[in-house]
Amino acid sequence: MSVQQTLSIIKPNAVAKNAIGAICERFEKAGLRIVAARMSHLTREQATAFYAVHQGKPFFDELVGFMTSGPVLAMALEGEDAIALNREIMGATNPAQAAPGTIRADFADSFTENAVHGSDAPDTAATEIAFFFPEGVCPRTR
Ligand code: RTP
Ligand code: MG
Repeated sequence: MSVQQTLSIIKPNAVAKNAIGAICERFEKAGLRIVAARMSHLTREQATAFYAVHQGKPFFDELVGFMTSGPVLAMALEGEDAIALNREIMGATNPAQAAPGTIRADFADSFTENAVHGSDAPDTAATEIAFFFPEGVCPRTR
């Protein structure tokens, strides 16, 4: 175990249903600290670049259409084992398989509109945090 940072995105369907506060509360209650945050409405170019690893997959166009359909809240979260902890709190990608009490079980509307994104490994976390926060994140001061 070590202190890590991970990128979280509250996706357009969860922002639209005013669930930002409820979702951030889950991160904070689990011990994850928000060290950067930015609302943005992604362009097609930005969403395509962010999800480049999925280009060519059958769900890609729907994913980009969804991710550009409204504003998102991107955050860098910091804590012990933050990458795995965040994904545990999020629940399975397919909300039909997400464990009760997870964010996706409670806030997803479909496989595509599954409320949140979380980085899946240290290298992707670093790349994804730099994508949204090229200026860096806030250092801990206390
Ligand atoms: P994310 O990247 O958003 O945290 O989600 P994930 O790792 O759990 O899932 P990933 O395989 O990376 O897929 C990225 C996003 O694409 C949409 N998706 N739809 N309809 C489908 O079959 C399908 N498969 C993936 C979801 O929005 C998923 O979160
Ligand atoms: Mg993923």
